[in-house]
Amino acid sequence: MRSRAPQGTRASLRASGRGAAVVRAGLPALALIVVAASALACPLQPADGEPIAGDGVSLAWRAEPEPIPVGQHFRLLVVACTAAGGPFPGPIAVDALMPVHRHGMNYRPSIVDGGDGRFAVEGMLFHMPGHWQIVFEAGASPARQRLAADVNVE
Ligand SMILES: [Cu+2]
Repeated sequence: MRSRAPQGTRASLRASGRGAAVVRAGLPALALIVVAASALACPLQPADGEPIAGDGVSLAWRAEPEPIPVGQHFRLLVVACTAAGGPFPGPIAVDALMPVHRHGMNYRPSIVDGGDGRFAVEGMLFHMPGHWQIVFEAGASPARQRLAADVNVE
């Protein structure tokens, strides 16, 4: 940041000794404010959606649009955190099925890793109403966690 400051700014900081000290002291405080304002993904917040806790990973998900429409594409927005409270690095896989009917979706969703424990699951589609189970698989084998959420769509 400082290297990008125009020459004129640097010159004026040097010129006024006391003012420069104030500006320098202010920089770390400004950085802290910026970090706080950018809303860290972890720990999970109520606004992140429905929480599911696993062993070593916990996640929250919400659908867009909400409620989930039948026969229309929707996406899931997922925030995943480690047991230590940091962002879960992935990978995440998502599928959905109707356990009673013994079938899944007719579409394979794609995962967009947004970084910082945030994932978007694009291209979900529930082709019939009823009881669906959304299955999240977090992490790589053999430490992969299976987390399921039950959803009723009408
Ligand atoms: Cu079905």
